[in-house]
Amino acid sequence: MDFMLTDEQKLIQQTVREFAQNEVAKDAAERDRTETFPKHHVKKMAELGLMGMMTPTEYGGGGLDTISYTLVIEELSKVDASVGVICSVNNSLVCYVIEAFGNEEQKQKYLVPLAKGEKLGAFCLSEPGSGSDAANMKTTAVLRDGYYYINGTKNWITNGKNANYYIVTAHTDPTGGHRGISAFVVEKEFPGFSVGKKERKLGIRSSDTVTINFEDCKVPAQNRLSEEGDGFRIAMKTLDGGRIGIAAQALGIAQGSLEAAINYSKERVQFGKPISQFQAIQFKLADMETKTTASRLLIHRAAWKKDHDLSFSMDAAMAKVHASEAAVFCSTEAVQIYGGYGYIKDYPVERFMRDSKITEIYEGTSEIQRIVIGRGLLK
Ligand code: COS
Repeated sequence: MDFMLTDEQKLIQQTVREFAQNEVAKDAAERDRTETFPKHHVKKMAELGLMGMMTPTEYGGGGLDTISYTLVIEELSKVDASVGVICSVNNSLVCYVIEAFGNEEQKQKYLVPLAKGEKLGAFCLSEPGSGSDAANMKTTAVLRDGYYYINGTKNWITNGKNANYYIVTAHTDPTGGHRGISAFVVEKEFPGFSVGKKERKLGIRSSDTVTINFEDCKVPAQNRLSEEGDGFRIAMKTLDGGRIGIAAQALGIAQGSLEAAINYSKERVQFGKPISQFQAIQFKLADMETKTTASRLLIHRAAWKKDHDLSFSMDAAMAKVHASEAAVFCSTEAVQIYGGYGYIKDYPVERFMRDSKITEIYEGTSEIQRIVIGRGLLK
């Protein structure tokens, strides 16, 4: 067993840390306030090779391992979880799908520009009436004369307004349950595709979250991924990897909260000494560090298993449930340590607290993660 990062992993971590601390952190609070999508940071992430970092180099990606990916998402999310999720979705939920389930033509046409960061991707699974019960989607895709006509509404779509290409799931056989679902690559310009309402959110406000409407959206039959009926399996496999990314995002929030709280507690003087010298504060910091470190170990183990082609659904679920709850805990404790200053927008911890909550909800709620873990134990 080896707990050390490789030299390459350390270099990637250091490079992204510098980018995050020197550039992303600067306008994070303002983008949060104005709900502004960070186009300039996405461009820079593309230049750094972060938008398709696990995609093989022959398809324009970085060819990195999953542990490196988690290091990148952690560093980004330490200063801005919105930037973290934009990067995570493009990598885990879009590039991965096409790499794993696309044919050569689809890879050349869609994966290469996505992995290079020339185009941005989004993943459309949830609907107004189906979130945790993903198989219960209502969107349909009917094949006619070489085209699928997609009808339905998808919501909570991260990157939805700014993306170019969308992974979309729909029933090709509405009587077939989860085995009647298929997956497609849809371009924003396809007729019948439209971006709907932009959500106003508690946190991750500089990432865009929208509804997408499909009205007889005309998709060439060759844009179907894999076989008809494979869509639910594709979505589930994709979410297994996505959950490692969201766990890393949560870890970044937890770590950012911890570092902010340590620094503040050393500066803040009450009753004649820095509050870090009070055991009440030290115990909080100790619990934050313990939960953060445990999350990191779970995340790196899930990533390691993925890279070694071992089954990792349960590991990803454990990593996500633990890290997201650690993020909520650590950011809330950081606000408590800051006291009144934690409750105002002059310091980042109130943003961390707002950003943390979504990690317990998207890409599978904590309850869904516990279902995955429980079923895994009992099968
Ligand atoms: N990898 C591959 N296949 C999987 C899988 C996985 N991780 N999990 C389930 N499947 C397959 C099963 O093997 C089964 O296939 P067959 O019936 O063909 O053998 C099929 O999918 C259905 O599985 P299951 O019966 O477990 O499905 P359920 O409807 O009970 O749902 C949960 C299972 C709850 C785990 C799933 O619906 C889920 O993850 N929901 C949350 C969705 C989510 O994360 N939404 C967020 C959207 S992204 S923001």
